[in-house]
Amino acid sequence: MKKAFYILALCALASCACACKKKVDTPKDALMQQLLSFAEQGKIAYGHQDDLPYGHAWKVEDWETDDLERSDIKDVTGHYPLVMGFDLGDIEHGASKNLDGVPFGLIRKATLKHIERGGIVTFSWHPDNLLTGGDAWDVSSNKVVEAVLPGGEKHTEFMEWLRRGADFVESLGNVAIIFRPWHENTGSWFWWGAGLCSAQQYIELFRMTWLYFVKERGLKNLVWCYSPDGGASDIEGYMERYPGDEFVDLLGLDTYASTHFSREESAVLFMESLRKDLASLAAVSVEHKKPVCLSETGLEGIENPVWWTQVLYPAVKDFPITYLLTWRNAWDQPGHFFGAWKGFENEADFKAFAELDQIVLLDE
Ligand code: BMA
Repeated sequence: MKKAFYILALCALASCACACKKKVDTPKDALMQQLLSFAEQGKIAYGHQDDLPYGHAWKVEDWETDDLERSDIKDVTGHYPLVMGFDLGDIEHGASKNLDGVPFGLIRKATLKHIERGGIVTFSWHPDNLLTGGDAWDVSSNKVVEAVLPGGEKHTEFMEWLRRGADFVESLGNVAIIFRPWHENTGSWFWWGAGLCSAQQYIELFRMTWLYFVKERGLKNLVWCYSPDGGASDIEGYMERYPGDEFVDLLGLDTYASTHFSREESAVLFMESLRKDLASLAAVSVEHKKPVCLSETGLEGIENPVWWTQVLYPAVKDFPITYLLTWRNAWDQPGHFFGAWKGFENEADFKAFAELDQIVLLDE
């Protein structure tokens, strides 16, 4: 019964892919087409956050002269990830580096280089808290979203923040990017989280951002991704804050494996909950005719030698998820990594995962 359902989901997306094949005029059309064809073929592209600017225990020193050839994933497999993620946090201040110290010039160069090599790029954004002066994780006030919406005391200033984000996107030229602002909104750890604003306010925030970028600034090459955190098996929670079909192109989900349990428990919990979530999302995908992605995932520190082939892969393999993206390998925090790197004990397992027929890396 279940299996038949997944197949149905794949077929529905496949027919959508065929219908959409007629119109591939813009970089956005081409990117949507590529995502839909992954769903159609049951392929899953592999993605990694901040793959070119740095990796485990190394970073690009002089980005203006560097050819950006190094990648932890390439070191292990010989291939770049097909998808790369970068974060715009601090662009709202007009800063020269993002919240993790990566120069925006480097992000621009890495984005364009990766797209030129045939890859896909996705942007997240952790903007600071405009009302309190804290960071994105400052949840001390539940008035922030209200304050930045039209009529709110910080609205005008906030539109300047959006302007700086849009300026950066515009500076990239005519390339398509997957953009997933206001992510993990069904949790309550960011100022735009579920416990900090009403569903209506969240939806307004998302739509206001969309309207500004797309209608006011004419930035038509963004693929808009709605990416709540796991727990989508409670599909009402996922849909309660859904901005609407007009404002969303891609249905995302952020779900991490827990490091608070034993290796075995963590694996079982992760697989069970992710499979449940992806089954729910497959239903939403059919109903709303939108492809799905696992916009963020991973196990911090990967203390499991068979994590890729025995935990992550079995959890995702039956679902048309287009791509999955594991978070960053911080160059300056030895234990904060989610992707493979050369010399780490589960390197061989990642290589085996990357070589599976269903998994796609960049084939230059
Ligand atoms: C988090 C961590 C932080 C980082 C943030 C934005 O999950 O990796 O160290 O600042 O993402 O990249």
